[in-house]
This record gives sequence, C-alpha cells and structure tokens, in this order.
Amino acid sequence: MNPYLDIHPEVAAALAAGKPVVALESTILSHGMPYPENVDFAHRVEALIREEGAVPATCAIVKGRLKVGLGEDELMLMCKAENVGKVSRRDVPVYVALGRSGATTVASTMILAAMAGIQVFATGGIGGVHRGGEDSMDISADLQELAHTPVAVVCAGAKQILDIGRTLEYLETMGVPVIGNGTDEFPAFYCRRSGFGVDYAAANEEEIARIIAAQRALGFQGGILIGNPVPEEYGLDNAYMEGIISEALQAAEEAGVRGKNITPFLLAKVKDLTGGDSFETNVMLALNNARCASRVARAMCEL
Ligand code: PSU
Ligand code: MN
Repeated sequence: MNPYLDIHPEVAAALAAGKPVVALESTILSHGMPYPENVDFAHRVEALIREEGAVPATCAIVKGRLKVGLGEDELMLMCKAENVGKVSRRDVPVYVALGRSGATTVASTMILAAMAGIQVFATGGIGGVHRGGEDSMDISADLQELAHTPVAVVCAGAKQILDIGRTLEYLETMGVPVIGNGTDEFPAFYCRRSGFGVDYAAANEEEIARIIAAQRALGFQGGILIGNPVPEEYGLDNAYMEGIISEALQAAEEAGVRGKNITPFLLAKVKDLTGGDSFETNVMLALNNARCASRVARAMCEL
C-alpha cells in the first residue's frame, strides 16, 4: 500500500469485504460550491450513497496525506476552503512534499481512488477542452487521467464553458469509452442535451457494470466516462445557458484569467449570472450521479 495514503476505516472495511464503494471529489466542494451550502451538499451526497447500499469515499489531500474517505473535520476543512488549493495530477507531489491541504479534481480523485482500489467515482461535471483550446491548448488533465487510470467516472457531461465536440474527439483519440446512461446524447451539465452523441447508450447500471468489468478483464488500463443527464425537472434551457456562458467567457477574457484558475472563475461567474438559479440544478445533478454510481458499484459487486 502507498505510504502516503490514508484510507478511512469504514472505506477500508468495505473494500476488504468486497462491498460497493463510491469515490467523490472535493474540488466540487472547495472551488465549485459556496460555503455553507456545500456542507449540506457534502452530507446529502454521502447519505444518499449509503441509502443506495454503498460506502462514500470523499477524496482530498490533508496536510500532505492522501485521504480516501474523510472524517467530519476534514469534510469541513474542504467546505470552508481556507488555504485549500485545487489539486490536479501535477500538484499532488508538491502538496505531499510540502504538507499542504488541497481539494482533488476529477484527475487527482481518480488517482487516489485507483490507489485505494475503488473502481467507481461520481462527480458533477468533468474538465475538458476549453473553447478556443485549439489555440490556448487549455485541455484539462482530467482527460489524460481518463485515458490512463482505471476508474469509471459518472458525470452529468461537461459545461458549455468547454468545447464539448473537441472534448469528445479527444476522448475518442485517447481510447476512452463514453457511455450514456439511458441516453444517446452526451449531456451538457445544466442541460440534458448537448447536440453531441455518445458511443453507446446503456440501458441501465447493470450494463454499465458489465462494460467496466470487461475493460478490466481485457487488461485495458484506462477509465470509462458515463454521461448521466440531469433529471428532467431540474434541467435548464440550452439557449438560456448559452447566453450566460458567453457572458462568463467574456468576463474571463477581460479579466485575463488563465490556467487552473479559469474553471473556478467561470463556475463562480455562471453562478452569479444565474442569480443562484443554477445552484439547485448543480446539487440535483450531482446527487443523481451519486445514485447512478452507487448502483453501478453494487452491480459490479454482484457480477
Ligand atoms: N466542472 C464543473 N464543476 C467543477 C469542475 C469542473 O462543472 O467543479 C472541477 C472538477 O474538479 C474538475 C476540474 O476536475 O474542475 C477541472 O479543472 P481544470 O479545467 O483546471 O482541469
Ligand atoms: Mn486548464
């Protein structure tokens, strides 16, 4: 076992007993949602996974230790987000060496989950190729991680702050299966539809579990991306969101925001511009992904 890794006893017991475990990221708490609303969300999402018969494992780095499964104090640290950085793959060695605390993105949560032996992970939206990425080369490290690390990620697609078409092309090039849960379209986070198709529409969570198991049995190293659309009643209108996102992108351009700060900047701007409207949708889609991931994890245990 990795000497920098701390697996929470409840998570370790579940893994040892072959019970379903679902990983969760902490950047969604520290840099994606406001305090104290994120505390309520953090508790709700963990409770929902338990109701679905799985064990939640929220991942983070606390004082240089890689944490898989957080205690209440650690969860609060992530929600308050004071001196809590945003940690993607390249940041992990720095945070470990210098004893810092950081919230894990999709990429680094996949790394921690894989180290612990967790195969399923629920998030909100993934990072991807940014609009204008063909010039800026701003492509989230999440995509490379999906190419190399054997964890299945359930998401509500990608926000339209990204170039969804190029994000899907990149995933195809890197050999990442993109599966729709009951849909043949890749969802666009707040919106159920993006206009871009997925490779395969799975009928249910059991089919998704079989695809993951086949990927492992084949000895393929990468992950799988599952697009799970926001429930109908919480989906927002595409044209409305397109307007909001154009405005947010213009604000980012004017402020000269670059690199790892661009995603948190755009997320905060979208939230301001929708007057908090989007927040409920964000919570509901993330809970919906946790439900799907729990059922996939359970189905994998039953195979
Ligand atoms: N997209 C969202 N919400 C988020 C993120 C992305 O709609 O919270 C976070 C996730 O943690 C994701 C990260 O892994 O941002 C991607 O950041 P970057 O583009 O800097 O790789
Ligand atoms: Mn980036």
